[in-house]
This record gives sequence, structure tokens and C-alpha cells, in this order.
Amino acid sequence: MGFPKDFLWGGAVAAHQLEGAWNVDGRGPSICDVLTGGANGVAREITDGVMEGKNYPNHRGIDYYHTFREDNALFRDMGFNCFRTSISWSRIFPNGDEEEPNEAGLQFYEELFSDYRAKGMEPVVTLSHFEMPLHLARMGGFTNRKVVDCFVRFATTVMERYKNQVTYWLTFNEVDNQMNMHTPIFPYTNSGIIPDPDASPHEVEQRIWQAIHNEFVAAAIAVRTGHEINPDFRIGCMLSFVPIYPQTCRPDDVMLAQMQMRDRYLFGDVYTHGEYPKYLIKRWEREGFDINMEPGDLEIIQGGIVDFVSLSYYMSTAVSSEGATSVSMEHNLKGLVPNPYIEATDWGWQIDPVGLRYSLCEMYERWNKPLFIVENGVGMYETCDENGFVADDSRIAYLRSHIEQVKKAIDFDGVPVMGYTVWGCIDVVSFGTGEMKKRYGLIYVDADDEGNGTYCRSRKKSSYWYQNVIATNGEEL
Ligand code: P53
Repeated sequence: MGFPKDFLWGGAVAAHQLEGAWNVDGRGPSICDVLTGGANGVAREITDGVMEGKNYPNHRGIDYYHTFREDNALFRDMGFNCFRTSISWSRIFPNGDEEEPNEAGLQFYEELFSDYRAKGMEPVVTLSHFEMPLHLARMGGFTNRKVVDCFVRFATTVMERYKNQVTYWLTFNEVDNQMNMHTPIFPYTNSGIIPDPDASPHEVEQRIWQAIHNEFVAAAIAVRTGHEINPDFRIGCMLSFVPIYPQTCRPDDVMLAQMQMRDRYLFGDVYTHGEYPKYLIKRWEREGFDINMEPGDLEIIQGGIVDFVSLSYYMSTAVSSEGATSVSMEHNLKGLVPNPYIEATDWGWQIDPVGLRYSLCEMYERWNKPLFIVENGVGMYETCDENGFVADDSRIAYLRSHIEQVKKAIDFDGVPVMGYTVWGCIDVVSFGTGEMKKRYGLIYVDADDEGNGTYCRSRKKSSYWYQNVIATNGEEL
């Protein structure tokens, strides 16, 4: 009963949100380096290159590039047995389309991964976490087929180089998140599409579908190549899982929720079944989308089935067929309504621990693959008390209630869950808003949105709580 003995417990981050050192040791600019800082309710701006006088929080991150040994010691002290981070593509291929990689970038991750191992943490590595070299985004991101070749070269290079250091790989972070990006909430899509104000909504959607197809091909090649490089590799996809509930039992509400869930399910359907689902093919035909596929693409997709499915889980949403106002800026789906049964964070993310168990059951019963929760956590405003301590009891309550539901999914429902990593286990730059003050960490970082502060680290109350959770393998919550 309870969590399996080899359960992976740890934390999760992404290169651009914590490394900083954006232009050192040969690194090229990534798309995240031209994103300004936003605020709660204020979208980030994407600028045409780095502009004088603007605030680019990802340039500094929390300087993990220089502090990783000390930070990793804190993670080890908490008892993490795994750690999820991503490789910054533009450290390895500064522009993305070079023939040869940047050795200094490869060297950095070699040192980083060996430090995790030395401290007892299994690295879990995302190949592309919301970023690509800026040059590739300017070429159209994944709408451009050449970017598939660049990605494959990047993926092959790093999987070859780290074949004895890394076993767990994830392809594209929250690949499904781009389905919400028809709205100008995110300044670009995670497939690297920079908005074009002259494009019609139909053209925008056409580009997104093309990028998605190209990413499916790229991911499938990475899965196949990875298994050739090391048959012990376990390679997964990564989905942002936000279940959509019908607001009422009105049949139209139920149907609407099912239709909107397809925008999430379609990714896992392709990654685990190796083919496009019928409902998607029908939709492309009906809505006049014409996806350019090269001969052999469908076979490639068929041959690249993932070993496991990883997910982020933060919240659930609800929809009404009568239409309503949006409850969450980041999830500006049609017909979204507030769920009166649950509370939301200051950023409007609706807290729903049961929704995590519901999601795990839905995903496993649909896809029949082991699941890995690689992000879960809560963003909050926080300040230190006079002793420099953050007593983050509400974060403990959030994590406890979610881990309880994971336990039920394992014990009661029989879902094979491989691991659980807390998002932003150390305070990092928020992806959505660029803020430092939207904090997820179990470790506090003394820095503000403008980059002022000592950047000193200190453990919050939740870090001691989580340490005990790991030490008891989830028995004491
Ligand atoms: P931030 C929206 C909805 C769900 C997950 O997000 C999301 C987003 C993006 O805003 O992204 C993931 O920092 C993502 C991380 C991100 C984290 O959730 O906007 O994989 O990079 O930081 C939390 O509060």
C-alpha cells in the first residue's frame, strides 16, 4: 500500500527561469531573452531583439548557472531523489542551425548532471521547455520544417553526450499549452510562433496546427533515436493537464466540456496511440485546415510512442454552454465560468486537489502508460518574518491535499504513478508573468521583480515538511 519503493520525489524547474547567465560561455539568445517582465494581470511583451532600458527577468533568473552546487546541496538536504530541469537549447546551438555544438554549453550540463548524481538525485531532463534559440523563432519556429531537423540534431547531440548520466527525458514541455494561445495572452507560442498582427484567426490557427504536426514528428524521431542511443532511456511526453468540467448536467454543458477536453487529449492520444484521432481529422476537414505532411511522417509518428506520460497539474476549470467571463487569464477558453465549489489563487488559478486524482485516472485509463507528475505547486505572494523565515502553511496545505489524492490514485484506483516533483522548488522567474514575487519555492530567494535583492537562499517551512514526506515515502503528510 502507499507509494512504491522506487517512487521519484523531487523538484522541477526550467533552464530559462533560473539559470540566468543568458549571454555567457557562447550561449545565444533564446526566445525567452526578449520577453519583458509583466505583472499579475499584465501580459509580458515580446520585443524585437533586446532593447535598452527594458526589464528582461530571464537574463538573470536566480543565477543558478553559478550557484547550482550550493542550491543542489539544499535539494539533497530535503532528500530529493530526482530533479527535473531543462537544457537551454541555445547554450548547445546558439543560433539553432549550426552544424557543430558549443562545447562550453555541453560541458556545463555535464557538470550539472554529475552534481545531481553525486548528490543522489536522478536527473529528469526536458529537451525544450518553452524555449528555442531566438534565430529559430524568427524562422517561424516549428511551422518551419527546417526547425524539426535542428531539434533532432540538438536532441541527438545531448542524448548522445549524456547517455550515461541521464535516463529520464521529456520532449516538449506542456506541448498542449499552445492550444490556449490563440488569444494574445502569451506573447508567443511554445512552438516558437511569434504573433503576426496581420494574420487572420484562421491563419494563426493553421500555423499552430502545422507547428503541432511538426513537433509530433520531431518528438517521435527523438524517442526513436533516444532508444537507439541507449535502450534503457525512458522517454516521455509532457502535458499541461487542466481538466475542464461541465458547469451543470445540462447536456450541452457536458458536450462542450468533452469537445474542449479534446484539445488536451489529442496530444496524449497521438503520443501513446501513434496516430491522429478521428475527431481531429474531422475537425481539420470541417474547419479547412490543411496540414503539410511529408511522405513517411505518419509512420514516424507511429514509431515514436512514448514510454510514459508526464504532466503538470495546477488547477481545474469549468465551462458553460451559455458562455461567461473568463476566470483565468492564462486559460482563456470559450465559455469558462468560475467553479463555485473551489477557491482560486491570487492569480485566478482554481485549486482542486480532487481534480488531480480525476486527471490521473482519466489519463491512465485512456492511454495505459505510467504517469509522472512533473509539476504541481502554488504561486503565492510571500515575505519573510523578522527572522528571515517564511512560514508558508498554505503551500503545505496545497501540496498535502494534492499528494493525498496521488496516493488515492495509486492505492484505490491502481494508477501507476512514477514520481512527483514540486514545481519551482526554489523561487524562480514566473513563466506567465515574469514576476519573482509569484513564488512557488520551498526555498526562498531574496530578489524582487526588478532584480534587486541579495539573491540569498533560505528554507521555508514547507521545505521541512516536504523533507519528512520524502523520508516517510509519503506516509506522513
Ligand atoms: P507560472 C499556465 C498554465 C499552466 C501551466 O506557471 C503553465 C502556465 C504558464 O503560465 O506553465 C507551467 O510561472 C510551466 C512552467 C511555469 C509553471 O507552469 O506562469 O511548465 O514553466 O512556470 C507555473 O505561474
